[in-house]
Amino acid sequence: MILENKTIAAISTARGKGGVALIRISGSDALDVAKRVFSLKCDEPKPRYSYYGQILRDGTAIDDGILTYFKAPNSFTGEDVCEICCHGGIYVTQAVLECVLSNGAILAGAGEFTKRAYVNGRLTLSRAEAIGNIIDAKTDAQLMLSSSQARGNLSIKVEKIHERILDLFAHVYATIDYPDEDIDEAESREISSCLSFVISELETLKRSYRAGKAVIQGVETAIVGKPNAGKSSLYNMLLGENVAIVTDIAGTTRDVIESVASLGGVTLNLADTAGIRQTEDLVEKIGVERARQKLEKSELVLCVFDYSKRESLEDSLILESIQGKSAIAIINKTDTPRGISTEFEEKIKRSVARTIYTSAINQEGKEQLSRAIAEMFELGEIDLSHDAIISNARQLSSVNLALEEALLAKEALDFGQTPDIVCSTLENALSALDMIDARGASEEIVSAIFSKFCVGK
Ligand SMILES: Nc1nc2c(ncn2[C@@H]2O[C@H](COP(=O)(O)OP(=O)(O)OP(=O)(O)O)[C@@H](O)[C@H]2O)c(=O)[nH]1
Ligand SMILES: [Mg+2]
Repeated sequence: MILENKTIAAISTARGKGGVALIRISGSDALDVAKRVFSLKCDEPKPRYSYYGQILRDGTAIDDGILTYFKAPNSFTGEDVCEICCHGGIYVTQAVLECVLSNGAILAGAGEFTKRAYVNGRLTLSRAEAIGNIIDAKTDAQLMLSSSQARGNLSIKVEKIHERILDLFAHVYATIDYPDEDIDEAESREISSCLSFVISELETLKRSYRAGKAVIQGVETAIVGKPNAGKSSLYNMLLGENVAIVTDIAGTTRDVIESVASLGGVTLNLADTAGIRQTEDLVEKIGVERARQKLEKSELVLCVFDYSKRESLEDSLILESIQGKSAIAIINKTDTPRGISTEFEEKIKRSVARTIYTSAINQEGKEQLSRAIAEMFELGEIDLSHDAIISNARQLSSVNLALEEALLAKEALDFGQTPDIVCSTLENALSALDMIDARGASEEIVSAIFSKFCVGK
């Protein structure tokens, strides 16, 4: 991988007014550049020490601040790094950055510091991706999982599986060198049990994707139902704030309203929609059409029924329209006397895998719904802070490929194929698995991943 060896710099704190801001400089000239813009009282700063001083523009102080020096390879990027903290005004921070840039550094691209950390072997790819996810986290579960991946819990697991495949490889390869000697039974049992272990570890990683994706990427979720069932009230209850308008007029919601909610650890990209019914009102008609489209596209549907009212034709049609979809039925307004027939209630329970009772007006039922959603996305048993969990399509495709090859190796062994065939499938499994932390990934793939980061990271 070719790395341009230029010294780069960028503002690493968020744009905007704050107490302090941080300008990061990385590369072999980092210290020289820093010394040109920062008046130090000593000749040579010590690595990992911070120094108070003035930031100079053409010899004139424009601010005072703190310089911290990290010597290669003991820095975030693995290169020499200097970090200058100045006061956190928008203008002053930009002025300090410009001083740094006019004294020998070039502006860093998006994610370039993290990319250099990866290229210099300071971070594996899944750890680097996880750092991006920590920055993007909007929920506690996202933070827990990203932080666990950033600490290396996924990379460590991948490394362990990698080692087991290498062991296997060595065992099987040995039999190629001595083709006349049969593999003895103990050896064969050892190979077979080691391979079963690898397969089961890969299967566990594969299963973790459902939960990992639900936490990190989120689940497209629509709240649907007939007018006045309490969809917007439920939406507000799940978000914990009054985002959507609630009135007793049927047909209140027209637009699709979207927010992020975290329920049972699952990140719901949650949409409130117009009540579905036949209508001649032009605006409501458009709203109903949008509600139907949202229902179609959603990965999860929360289908709301009104406990206080006898079911209508619309309820039956909506129940039909969610058949085959991943859905939870919500029977709302349980604080009121029953109006819904027990027959229809039973029909709902038969048609949908899970039914939850709520009273949005009394804020009841959120816990039960959270548990149902956590179960649905297999988060119940998972420890987000410690387990190895995959969470993006790239990681999943590596695990799938590695698993396929490991299963082929098992088949080859079981059917007494020659050791070289077993070895070649194991080799394929190894290269597929290695893609998770992108050992040997192309520059194109790596650049695409880091370009999603912000400048300064
Ligand atoms: N008693 C009771 N009333 C509720 C409950 N949930 C909602 N309501 C009332 O039912 C009415 C309709 O609520 P909304 O949340 O606007 O219903 P909606 O399904 O969004 O309605 P549309 O947007 O018109 O489709 C309002 O008067 C709410 O206060 C509940 O759990 N119990
Ligand atoms: Mg509404």
